[in-house]
Amino acid sequence: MQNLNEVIISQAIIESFMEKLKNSLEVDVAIVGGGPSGLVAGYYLAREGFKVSIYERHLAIGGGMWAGGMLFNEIVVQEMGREVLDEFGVRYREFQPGYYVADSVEAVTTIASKAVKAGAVIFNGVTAEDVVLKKVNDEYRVCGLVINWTSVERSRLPVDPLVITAKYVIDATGHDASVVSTLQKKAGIKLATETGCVIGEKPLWASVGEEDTVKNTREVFPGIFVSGMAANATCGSHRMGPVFGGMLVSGKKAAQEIAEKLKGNK
Ligand code: 48H
Ligand code: FE2
Repeated sequence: MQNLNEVIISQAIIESFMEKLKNSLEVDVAIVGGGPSGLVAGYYLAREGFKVSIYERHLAIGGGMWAGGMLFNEIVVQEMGREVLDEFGVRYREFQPGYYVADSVEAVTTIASKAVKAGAVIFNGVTAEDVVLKKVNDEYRVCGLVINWTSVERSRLPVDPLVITAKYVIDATGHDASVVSTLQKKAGIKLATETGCVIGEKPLWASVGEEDTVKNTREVFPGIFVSGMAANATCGSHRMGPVFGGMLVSGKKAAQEIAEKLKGNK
């Protein structure tokens, strides 16, 4: 029997976590939301060698992808997202021409594993409660995130947060678009949407919602991108139901656009 020292176990956890946290105080890209679009974006950015951290409010990452449709844990991906499934090595079968179906547990675990192994660091149980907004060269810009334990947020304890800086932030928070919503509400700034505000999502229309999720994936204010369902909630397009191709492609697009900008800045 190995004689286990309880204090060594605690030391190992504390020291390793502190190392991870300290190394993530200044990142290239901070992603809020560990759902499909956030995890996919994290993978492609980390694979390019950028420093990436992902903040997920829940203990479990995966967002809406675990639950398939109405807790039937299978996801449907249309032609658009098939290439991304292939790149990650998620297995699927063709249900009908153009409709591919995959086990949602395999999809979440495979995508998350690839993202982490590529170097993205995930902080679960952590909520992004605000952004850092500064004037840089006479222009306001999102420069980081204000983070706190979700348990602190939920218990409403008066505990001040910590702050991390990022060259780019991605709001991948799904239906709530919570980061850009907070930004707009608190700073009263104009977003790059039709109205200048977070428009809110429209009722379900799968084909239009899916196309728009990708189109709406963009920098809506200097320093902050929206991806996945948050892109449609921000820009005022339709929800799409339990079809995930758009989420995957959106995450990839956000990563590619940010990578280009970061490379241009170097
Ligand atoms: C930390 C946060 C915060 C915060 C939220 O909802 P998600 O799965 O988002 P997407 O865009 O990757 O995928 C959307 C998809 O799951 C979906 O809902 C679809 C396709 N719906 C269609 C329809 O018709 O309903 O993941 C977002 C994640 C979640 O895990 C949240 O817990 C997390 O973001 N989150 N994390 N800080 N402030 N807000
Ligand atoms: Fe949803």
